[in-house]
Amino acid sequence: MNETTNTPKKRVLSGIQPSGVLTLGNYLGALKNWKAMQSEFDCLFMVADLHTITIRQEPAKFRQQIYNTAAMLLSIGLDPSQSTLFIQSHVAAHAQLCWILSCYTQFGELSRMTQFKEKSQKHADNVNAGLFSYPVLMAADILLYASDLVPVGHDQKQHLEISRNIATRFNNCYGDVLTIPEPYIPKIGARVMSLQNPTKKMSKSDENVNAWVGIVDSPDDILRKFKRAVTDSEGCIRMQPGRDAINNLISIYSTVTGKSPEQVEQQFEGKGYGEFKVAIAEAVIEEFRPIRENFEYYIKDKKELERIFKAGAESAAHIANRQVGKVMKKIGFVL
Ligand code: ATP
Ligand code: LTN
Repeated sequence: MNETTNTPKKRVLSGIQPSGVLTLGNYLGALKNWKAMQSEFDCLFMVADLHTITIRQEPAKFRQQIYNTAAMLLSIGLDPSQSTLFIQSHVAAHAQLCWILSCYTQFGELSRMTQFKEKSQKHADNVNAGLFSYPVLMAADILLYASDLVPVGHDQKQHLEISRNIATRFNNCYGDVLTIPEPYIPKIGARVMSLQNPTKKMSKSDENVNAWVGIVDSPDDILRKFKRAVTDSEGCIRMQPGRDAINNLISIYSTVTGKSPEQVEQQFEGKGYGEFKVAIAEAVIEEFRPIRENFEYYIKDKKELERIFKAGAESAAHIANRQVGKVMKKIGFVL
């Protein structure tokens, strides 16, 4: 219950893939908001491991990345006594509802997904059915928990839209069964761009390590990567259409420090890019310092991580299994 309004808390669900080292993009676009939302909402946050095998993974590395991502959720300050934290594959209902919903999803709408187009080009040797139906699994994740709000970065907007369409289509057949989710996308920070190519989003799967900043990167690496960030030849620190590199750096500094872009412009009036880059690096290093220390603590005890995430999966499964039962009953399955 929300104690001030005395109404039930809204339900929030989000997920993050264990597909590599978590970046500043993941942090500003998603994780930072998750932490901010956990006291106000009824939150479930998961490690989306089933999504990650749409791209081929090396088993030992994949397993380690799952532990790392779980440890990172705790390190950024998600509290298992407040939010339900779990690993997607530990709740079988995700795969179950995914199959059911795939029969309510059109081939045409999946073909229009930009992420599918991009990833099938990038991994042309493995354009598997899972990569194509990725958004259906994501819809299942969301609809299983009757989620009201889904905090994600801008790149996931289209997937949220398809989840809403699938839910609406299902409800048109069977009545008011599924909750239509709303995306929750931050105004600044939802699209952190690559430090090497500011027309591309910062992505942990970018082979160029200078393109992204990892949450657990060392302070030296963070400083070096910002110093190498591409800029332009204008020489002034001002947000303007078309100045992708500078707009990106201002957005990063603004989101990390909580200052508005105008305040950032004022602060660096007449100053050079070099000084600005060092200031951004220092702010990011300070933001990540406690997270990095927490991470070193949580990653040491895998048994404890397993215990926390298994307990989370049990609570999640309780909600999810009831929802699958409800959906199956509406369709006409014999239960
Ligand atoms: P990959 O590079 O493997 O595709 P990713 O980092 O893009 O991975 P996820 O781990 O699935 O993707 O993303 C987790 C969350 O982080 C999502 O909410 C996503 O929108 C957000 N996110 C990812 N990259 C950025 C970015 N550059 N800017 C803002 N948010 C981002
Ligand atoms: N596809 C998402 C990760 C994800 C997710 C979810 C996000 C999987 N399931 C459910 C929100 C809700 C991504 O960020 N790439």
